Amino acid sequence: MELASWRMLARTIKNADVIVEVVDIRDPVHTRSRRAERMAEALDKELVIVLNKADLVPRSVAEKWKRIIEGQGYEVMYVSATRRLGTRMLRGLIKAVAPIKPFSAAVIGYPKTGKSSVINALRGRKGASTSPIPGSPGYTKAIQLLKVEPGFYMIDTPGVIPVEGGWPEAVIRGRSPEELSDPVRPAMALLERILRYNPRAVLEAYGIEERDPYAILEALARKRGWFYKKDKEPLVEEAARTVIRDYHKSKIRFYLPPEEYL
Ligand SMILES: Nc1nc2c(ncn2[C@@H]2O[C@H](COP(=O)(O)OP(=O)(O)OP(=O)(O)O)[C@@H](O)[C@H]2O)c(=O)[nH]1
Ligand SMILES: [Mg+2]
Repeated sequence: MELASWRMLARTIKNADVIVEVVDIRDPVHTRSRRAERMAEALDKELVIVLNKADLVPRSVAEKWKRIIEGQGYEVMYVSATRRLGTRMLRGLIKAVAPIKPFSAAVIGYPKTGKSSVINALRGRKGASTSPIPGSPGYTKAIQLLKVEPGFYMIDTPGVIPVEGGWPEAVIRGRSPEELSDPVRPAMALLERILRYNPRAVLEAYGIEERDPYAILEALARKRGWFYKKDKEPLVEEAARTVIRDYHKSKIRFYLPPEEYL
């Protein structure tokens, strides 16, 4: 898997007329890249911020995030790429901000925010490959040019934004769970964050009552029958990878309350 670099991102931005940043609306704070946004501004490109996966949060929450980010001076829309909600309006917005015609819009964002899904929704058909697991088949591997309509092209990119932000973001965003040598600690940190905002998330996803992150991983391993061969202890590593994967797939429900950000 090719590692993202700021230089590669700058090249991608330079080559496009419009930049579409796809953010996960469940957690815009940790899935936005302010540095990529500043880069687009510095290169004098039109920037549209897309809050994707809006089907996973209440509409009032989506509206609040939209207003907060608009208040920072950006063009913002919330959509659900997979349910095709808001995508027609997004298509109109991108066309409206495009400085020339024909034009190309580069879609950037962290892995798994739904960049390829947004492109497929705008095109009304598949073409950009999608998958829930970073680094697995379906993961966008190379830059791909796709036609939306005559004169309107989209550039799909792999996760070209280098991962910033604190731990566990760096681990969860940038790498496939299979590749992590220690998935347990990042999974525990992720569980802690999820439970802070939705105390019922683990119960709803797995039917597990535990509240302590490590106990949750043990319970999940037991439930699935994952044990070490040697001593029959629960295989927490496998449970941890599952939690990270299920978070990407939205099986574990939570969202960051916009009020907290203000
Ligand atoms: N619930 C929900 N899931 C979505 C939405 N958009 C994308 N997904 C899911 O999120 C996962 C990642 O989607 P992709 O479109 O592959 O994301 P990507 O940003 O292109 O991923 P990479 O190319 O690997 O960086 C898939 O399982 C999608 O089905 C959405 O609007 N709502
Ligand atoms: Mg993709």
